[in-house]
Amino acid sequence: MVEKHDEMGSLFTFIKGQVNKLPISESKKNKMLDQLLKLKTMTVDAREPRIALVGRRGSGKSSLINAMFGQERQYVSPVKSGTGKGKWLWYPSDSQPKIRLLDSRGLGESETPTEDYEEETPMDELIKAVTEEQPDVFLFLIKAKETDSRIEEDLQELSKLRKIVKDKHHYDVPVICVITQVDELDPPHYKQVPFDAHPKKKQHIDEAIGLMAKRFKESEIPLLNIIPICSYIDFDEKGNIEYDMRWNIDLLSDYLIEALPSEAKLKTAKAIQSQFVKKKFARTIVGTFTAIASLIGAEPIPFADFPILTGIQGLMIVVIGFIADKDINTKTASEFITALGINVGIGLLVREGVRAAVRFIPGAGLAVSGAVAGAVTYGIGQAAIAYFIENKDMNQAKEAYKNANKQYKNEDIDS
Ligand SMILES: Nc1nc2c(ncn2[C@@H]2O[C@H](COP(=O)(O)OP(=O)(O)OP(=O)(O)O)[C@@H](O)[C@H]2O)c(=O)[nH]1
Ligand SMILES: [Mg+2]
Repeated sequence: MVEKHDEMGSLFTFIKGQVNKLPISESKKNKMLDQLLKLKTMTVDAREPRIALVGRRGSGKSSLINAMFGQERQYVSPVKSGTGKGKWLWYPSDSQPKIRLLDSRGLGESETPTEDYEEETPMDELIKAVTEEQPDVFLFLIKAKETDSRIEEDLQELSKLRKIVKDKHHYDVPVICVITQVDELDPPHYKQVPFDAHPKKKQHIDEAIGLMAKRFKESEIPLLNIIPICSYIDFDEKGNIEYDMRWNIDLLSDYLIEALPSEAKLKTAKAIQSQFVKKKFARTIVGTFTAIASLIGAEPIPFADFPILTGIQGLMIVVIGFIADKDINTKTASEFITALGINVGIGLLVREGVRAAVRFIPGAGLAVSGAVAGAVTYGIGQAAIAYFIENKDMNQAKEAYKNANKQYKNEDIDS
């Protein structure tokens, strides 16, 4: 893990150094450096996410984490009755620290801990935990069949925790409300995914969402979203999936990544066990790289932009490999570009040729070369997604490159 970061770090340092050397105005340079800084936050500065789970006993916190991040039931709540509530821990384990989790069972269940030496209430412990370490997001879990139960107190405490984080860390923690176990809603015999395909079931899901929206509004807690889910999954003795009733886990994972601060997104996407979610996040990454590439390509600085563009494309591939949880370094990244058959020398000639040609059309030169740099970068990005995330072969990756390249030129994709 450390090496990959060094890899990203050294590529980034190289790119930045090259940009600094460009013979262009300070203002243009600063615009590029601004964009690069955004990229740095997402990649070089990437850290593990800190996810705070709020929900009563049995609301499905452990199951949700397993459904999103693990292929088997690795995470059983460390909390038996009454001890060690509300402490940060590493998921899946201290030796594999992928996700920082706060399992804050016991909000609203304000009975005192059973361990006699422990004077603190669960809330005291939670306050301590969020004071010491700022949560990036709160996931508030409630069972679908309990959306009408007494939860005012839980919401009050959630509100209090948010306020503490705001005062202490100056951070407005986003909240996502997760309605769990929707399979249990009436009619209970209907256990098919997607659950909202059944009109009656859909109606009950919608009612639960409406109710939670109202309750959050009454407690004046800003909500990012309310997602109904099912995280039920069963394994046989060999660890193979026997039943998979997971529903909306991808959707929730997607919102989770969106809710996280920039520096916590990448490692979350890497940890999430869903090709769909990885792909979606990788696409936004490609968009960012493409935008920077076209910004740099748009400068009429023949040849000087070439190492920068190559560096950007290399970093992009390393980052996509990271999301796919594969071991990619600068060397394998450049081998990938070569294998795609993008002949670097010819590519350069084409670009300079284009530049020379458009010199006759006043004002058009900048846009064309920026578009070429954008199209190539976009194409390489899509090819890397196909190859590393979708596990397609090199021919399919080449196809993805060609299609994306064409698509970029036709549709004027940016951001
Ligand atoms: N039917 C159904 N059962 C579920 C679902 N998700 C979890 N369960 C079951 O609900 C029970 C509680 O789930 P957990 O994930 O352990 O809940 P928890 O919030 O971690 O509970 P504590 O750690 O005790 O606070 C388990 O028996 C799960 O198998 C679901 O989507 N549908
Ligand atoms: Mg648990």
